[in-house]
Amino acid sequence: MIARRTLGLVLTVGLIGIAPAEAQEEPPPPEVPAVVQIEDPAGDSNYLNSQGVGLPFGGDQTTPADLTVSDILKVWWTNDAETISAHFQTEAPPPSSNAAYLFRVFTNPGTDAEDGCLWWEAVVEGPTFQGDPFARLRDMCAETDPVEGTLTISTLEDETGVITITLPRESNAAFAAGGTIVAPIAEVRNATGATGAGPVTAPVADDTKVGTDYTIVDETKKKKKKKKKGKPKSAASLVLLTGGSFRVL
Ligand SMILES: [Ca+2]
Ligand SMILES: [Ca+2]
Repeated sequence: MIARRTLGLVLTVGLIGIAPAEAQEEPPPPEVPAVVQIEDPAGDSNYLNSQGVGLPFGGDQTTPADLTVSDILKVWWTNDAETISAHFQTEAPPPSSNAAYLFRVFTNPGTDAEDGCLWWEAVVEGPTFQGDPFARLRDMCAETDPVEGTLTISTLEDETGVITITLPRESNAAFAAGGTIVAPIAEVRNATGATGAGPVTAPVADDTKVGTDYTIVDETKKKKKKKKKGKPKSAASLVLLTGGSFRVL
């Protein structure tokens, strides 16, 4: 019996020793950089804008009553060697109890100069959309299939939200080294329906003016500093080490 107990103890210790690896920690929320590509007023998510069809409301009109999840504050891009991300900061993070929303930013005017060739899109969950949230890139000039992206939703310390669309750099020629994300314009629309049938994306809750360009930056490998050879210690150090000797070598 003793031997069995001992074996049991060993096995228990052994099992503890090979416990599964800890669950992966959530990545830290994105930091809002000092310089962003688009800045938009808070308090103007009220549908008073052109609705994407030139209605004469101008946009960016703040009103006492407005929505928060669909209120764009800032839009910016980041990239690393493998991916590029578009970030939308909003007054509050999704989901909203009112509706699901489409977050979209048009960039890179080309042959589709009015709206931009690249449509970065994310549909977040909400009571008006019966489908899974998704993120994607549509190249309206190349007319290729949409590229599936990764959707991330974060809450910052100030309770604002960040919706992030991340795409592989290899998914579009514009994302190559030295490439530029040009003339971004963002909007948030109500999203209604289901995955298979849409969703229908109207009306426009908030939109922005044209922002500034983002140039993709690739970090170059840092050069290792060569150690300086043979430099003698300073006289002061030498004095200290030799316990007060004034002899200078
Ligand atoms: Ca606006
Ligand atoms: Ca806004």
